[in-house]
Amino acid sequence: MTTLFISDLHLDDRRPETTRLMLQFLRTEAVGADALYILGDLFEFWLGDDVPTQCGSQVANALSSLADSGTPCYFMHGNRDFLLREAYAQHAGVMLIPEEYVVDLYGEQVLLLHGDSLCTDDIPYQQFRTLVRNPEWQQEFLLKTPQQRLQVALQARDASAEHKDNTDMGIMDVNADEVIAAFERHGVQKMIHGHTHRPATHDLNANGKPAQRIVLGDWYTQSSILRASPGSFDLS
Ligand code: LP5
Ligand code: MN
Repeated sequence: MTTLFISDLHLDDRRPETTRLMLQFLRTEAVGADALYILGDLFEFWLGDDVPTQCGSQVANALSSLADSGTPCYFMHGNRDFLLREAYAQHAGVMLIPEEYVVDLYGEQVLLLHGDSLCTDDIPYQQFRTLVRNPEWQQEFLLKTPQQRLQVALQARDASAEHKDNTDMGIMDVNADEVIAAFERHGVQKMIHGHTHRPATHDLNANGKPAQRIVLGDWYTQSSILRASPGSFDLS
């Protein structure tokens, strides 16, 4: 009995080795799992379901086969692929889940997030997030041609790289009060998220009791998988 969690693969046709790693994972370890949760940033960019990519199509086929084999797959948006919609989800056989989602894991209630919403000290990022998560902004963006969308995304990625070079790591990590507030909002003692690319298990207190925050790693050089079984969480 195992439930699998991954995030931050940042799949990109220019980095096919990561796609290969993901396809191998989907065809081997993931088969027979109780469920697979993808907690955002599966893709480096998602410009819209109408803009096909090779990695998008390969992963959709493998995810769909996994779902057909009996492992339900869930997908949550990250800050790179928040424009992924129902058309792609249906093709890939995955269920879209909201940005804060509580799952019953073998009797324990666990909060799942991408993690970017917890980084509230990063004011420029939160302003950017508010803008691009606005449905009207998204509708307008999706009316642009794929080429125009790519131009905007590349501009945003360059601006983001500059922002990250000039911003303290602590500012870009989660805000401790925001973490506690999320535990309290959902009345849970465990959360799992990605985004910060700092894989770790943090012990803390929330709701007056011990709590744990498990952070998934990225897939830039190797896979990062959290395996949850009754009473155990193994991150490697
Ligand atoms: O993802 P990561 O870890 O590299 O950085 C994030 C934050 N940056 C972002 C921006 C994305 O990386 C850019 C690519 C998204 C592509 C989506 C495709 C389709 C939509 C196109 C949208 C325009 O999320 C970074 C955080 C970091 O995490 C750690 O938490 O610090 O935040 C920033 O860099 C904040 C900057 O202020 C963002 C500046 C973007 C400027 C956009 C200008 C051009 C767009 C104009 C839109 C009208
Ligand atoms: Mn992210």
